Amino acid sequence: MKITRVEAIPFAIPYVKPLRFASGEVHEANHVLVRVHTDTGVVGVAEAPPRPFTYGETQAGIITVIDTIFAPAIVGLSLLEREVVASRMARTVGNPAAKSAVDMAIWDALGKSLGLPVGDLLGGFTDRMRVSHMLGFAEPVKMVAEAEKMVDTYGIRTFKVKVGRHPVTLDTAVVRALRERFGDEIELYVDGNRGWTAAESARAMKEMSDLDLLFAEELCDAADVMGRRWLVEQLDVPFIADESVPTPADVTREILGRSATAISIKTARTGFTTSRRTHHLAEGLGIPVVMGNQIDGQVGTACALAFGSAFELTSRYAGELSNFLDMSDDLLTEPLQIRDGHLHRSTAPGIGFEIDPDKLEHFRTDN
Ligand code: MUC
Ligand code: MG
Repeated sequence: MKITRVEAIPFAIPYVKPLRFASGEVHEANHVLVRVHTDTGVVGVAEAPPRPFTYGETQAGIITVIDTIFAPAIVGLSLLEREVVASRMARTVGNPAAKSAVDMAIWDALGKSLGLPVGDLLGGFTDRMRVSHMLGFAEPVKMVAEAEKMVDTYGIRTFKVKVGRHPVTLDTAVVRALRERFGDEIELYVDGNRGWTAAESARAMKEMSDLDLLFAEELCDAADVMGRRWLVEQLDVPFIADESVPTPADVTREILGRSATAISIKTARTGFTTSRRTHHLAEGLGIPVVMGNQIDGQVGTACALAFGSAFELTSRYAGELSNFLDMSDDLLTEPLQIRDGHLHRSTAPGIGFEIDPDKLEHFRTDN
């Protein structure tokens, strides 16, 4: 079970419907497929979605750091030495998606080597998760129509509405339109991706105080330390820290500093090994957790599902597991299927998906 080679393969899959939010927009999945080869012939797979405007990583940067720093540092280690891998990769500052994909590919290889699903190895709490769908910026009628399609086609009943535009009424009108259309049939929460100031966030939350929101997420920048504490203090819903908590230390700082009262765990940025630490920390702090989405493809979504379904705390709320629906295609032999608002994790060994070699050949951009 020794690591013999690590491959980082760029691929590009266009979106049918681009996702727009306060800190950017995504038209094409320019991700990196990571394959960890072992001496027994088992190959572990995961994907890294670069988010330059959130964490500073690019597709080319992810490939370079894996090829030139991580691969030489971990080739020769056993699949059981995941803490050694983590400590060697921790020598670089940042690179969260690159580190996470290497880590999850190693877990995939370990599961395949043992003949066990990674979801069971991680915790095995449940075999499914409720799905929350993200509604990107558009006209209110289009956002309501998209929600209708998600309810009718997939049975999804939890929606995260992207907010953070100016004036704030552009967004509050959408949330109101959704609540009026669906009543208490759906759960609603909002994510500002740091688009508003603390004062704008407070005003928007006041305007939406009758709309029964589940959470508010990253409405303003955590760098506005006092402003954000002032905001969080006056809210009557949990405030989720997302891009402000890429590491467990950030979670501790944000929660103890009262700049957030809940967190998003994204396997795309903390893999399985660090997500486990973040989960345990959140449990100890007694805060809600939502499984987030770094605009993952189906490979990344399968990873988030494996982790989220492994613990009670991470499967309590609907997980953001549906962004792949906006992509024109993907790499799996058997596409993920959302049914009755749920995704069920695979019982196959490893994370539980197979890459279609023809699709990879078609979408990879290095040949
Ligand atoms: C989210 O929850 O913020 C947008 C950028 C990113 O990294 O994740 C998304 C969704
Ligand atoms: Mg977010």
